[in-house]
Amino acid sequence: MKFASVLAALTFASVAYGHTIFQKISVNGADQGQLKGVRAPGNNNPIQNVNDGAMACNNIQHRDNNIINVPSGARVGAWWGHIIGGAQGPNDPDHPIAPSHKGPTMVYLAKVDNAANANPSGLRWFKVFEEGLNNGNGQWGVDTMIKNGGWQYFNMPTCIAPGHYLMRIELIALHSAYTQGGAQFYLGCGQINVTGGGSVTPSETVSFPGAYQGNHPGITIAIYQGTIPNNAGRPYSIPGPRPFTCPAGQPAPAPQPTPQPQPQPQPQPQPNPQPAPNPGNGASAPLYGQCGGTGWTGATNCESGSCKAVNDWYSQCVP
Ligand SMILES: [Cu+2]
Repeated sequence: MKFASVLAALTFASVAYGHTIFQKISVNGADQGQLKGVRAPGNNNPIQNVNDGAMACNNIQHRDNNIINVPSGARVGAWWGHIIGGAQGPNDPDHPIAPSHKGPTMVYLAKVDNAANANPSGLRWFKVFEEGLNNGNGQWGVDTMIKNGGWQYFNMPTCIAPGHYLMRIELIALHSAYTQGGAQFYLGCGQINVTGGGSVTPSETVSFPGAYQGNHPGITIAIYQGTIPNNAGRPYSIPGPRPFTCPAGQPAPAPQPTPQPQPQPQPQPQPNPQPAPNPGNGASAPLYGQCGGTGWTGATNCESGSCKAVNDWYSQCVP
C-alpha cells in the first residue's frame, strides 16, 4: 500500500514545469492590473527549504511602487499564472498551475510603515486565510484556485487597524512531499493599504522563515491513495497558525457584492516575438529561466538556448 502510493506520487511528480507565480490583485472584483502593487519572483520555481530567507516574499524581481487600497471586509483576489503574464502559449494545461500540484492555499498579513518599501524580513505575520483539503469532495485549496481561473479569494478582516500591510500569498504543492524537502512553496507579496477597519492588532504572529518545520505533517506527507490525491480520506493539517478572526463586537463585515466570475486574461498579441535586448550584464539565465519582459531586471542572456518572448512580461530561455 505504502509502496503503491509512493509509485503514484513519483508518476505525478514527473510534471516538472507546471509551476506558478502570484502576480495580480483584485479588490471586490476590480482587477488592479498586472504586477501592480505586487512583488513577484523572477521565475516560477518553488522554494523547497522552509528555512530559506525568501520564505517571506520570495526572491523578488518584479516590483513597483503601487499600494493597493483595500477596504476592510473587502473580497480580495490574488491571481496565479503559470508564467508572468499568464499562460505559456495557447491552451496551456499548466496554467494557472499544473493540476497535479495539490495542496493548501493561504494568506498572511504583516503590518508595515510603508508597503512600497518595507523590508519583508523580520516581520510578524498573522494568517487571515487558509484552505486545505475538503475530505468530503477531495478538493484542495489549489483546486479551488484553478476552478476560479487562477484567483485565490479571501475576505479582509473587518477589525484590523487601518494602514499599510504586506500581504503574503502562498500555496504549497504536495505532489512530491512524500519525502522531506519535496513540498513546493509558491509565494509572493502584495503591497496594500487597509482602509476603514477597527483597532485590533492580532497577537498571534509568526516569522518567515521560522513559521514552518520541514517535518510538519502538512509539509512532509504522502497525499496519494493509489492514484487519488485525497490523503487517503484523512484530515489534512495545514501548516502555520489558524487564521485570525475578529473578536465579537468588532465591526461587522460590510455587505459584499455578489462574486462575479472573472474573465481569463487572453494571450497577449505577439507583434514582435524578438528576444529582449541584452544590456550585457554578466549573469546568464538558466534554461527555461526568465530572460526578459517588461519590468525585468535580471539576466537577459541565456546559459544555453536562446531568449524568446512569450508575452510582454515574460521572455524565456528555450532550447
Ligand atoms: Cu511545479
